[in-house]
Amino acid sequence: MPLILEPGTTLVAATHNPGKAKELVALLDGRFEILAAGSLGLPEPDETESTFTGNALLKARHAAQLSGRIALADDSGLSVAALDGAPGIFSARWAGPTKDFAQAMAKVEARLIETGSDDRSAWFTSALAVAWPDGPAVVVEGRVDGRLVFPGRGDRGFGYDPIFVPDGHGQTFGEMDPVHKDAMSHRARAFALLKAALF
Ligand code: ITT
Repeated sequence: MPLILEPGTTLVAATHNPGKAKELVALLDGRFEILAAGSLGLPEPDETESTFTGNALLKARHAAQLSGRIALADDSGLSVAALDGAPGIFSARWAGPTKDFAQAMAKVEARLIETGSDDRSAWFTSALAVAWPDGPAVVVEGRVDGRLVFPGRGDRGFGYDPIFVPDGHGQTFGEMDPVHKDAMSHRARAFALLKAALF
């Protein structure tokens, strides 16, 4: 049987990151009823996989099994070319237990300076997974390329948005109108693939 998401279906958004949750709701565009994992009291699983897609599937399956509902999860991060793709899947962990992204961005800058490289190219990746409580799941991945700027600029968005300028643009994701970020971001690109696969 093909996996299809009918409009009006209730989906559990398996994220505990409010910035991400807001973007997922904007992308879902009123098509589905969304329940936040936090409001259901679902615990955060340990992200033990070594890829974005592996961790997205792990989070979606965990939420689907615990809630008995279809779950949507995102695993994402910033990869820096001169740092061999770091922080990558460790993007949230670079912010430490207090989720201090000023500290995480300072760490990226310090590591870049240590390399001596003037290559500031970087990319964001988003893997989106949808899992059904009875087992099946679908995962897709989107990416947006750009370059890093220091100091960061803008207080919109979340995470590493202030230091990331997407290719072809002058504003950072932190300065950009969220509508524009949602039209070009890694999450939007993954979402377009998901839509083609499931809607
Ligand atoms: P959940 O697992 O509960 O969804 P998380 O914040 O732990 O929340 P991840 O493990 O996927 O999520 O970590 C991804 C980190 O990468 C996230 O905390 C952000 O700081 C960063 N990130 C991902 N997408 C981003 C975006 O669009 N803009 C800025 N930073 C982003």
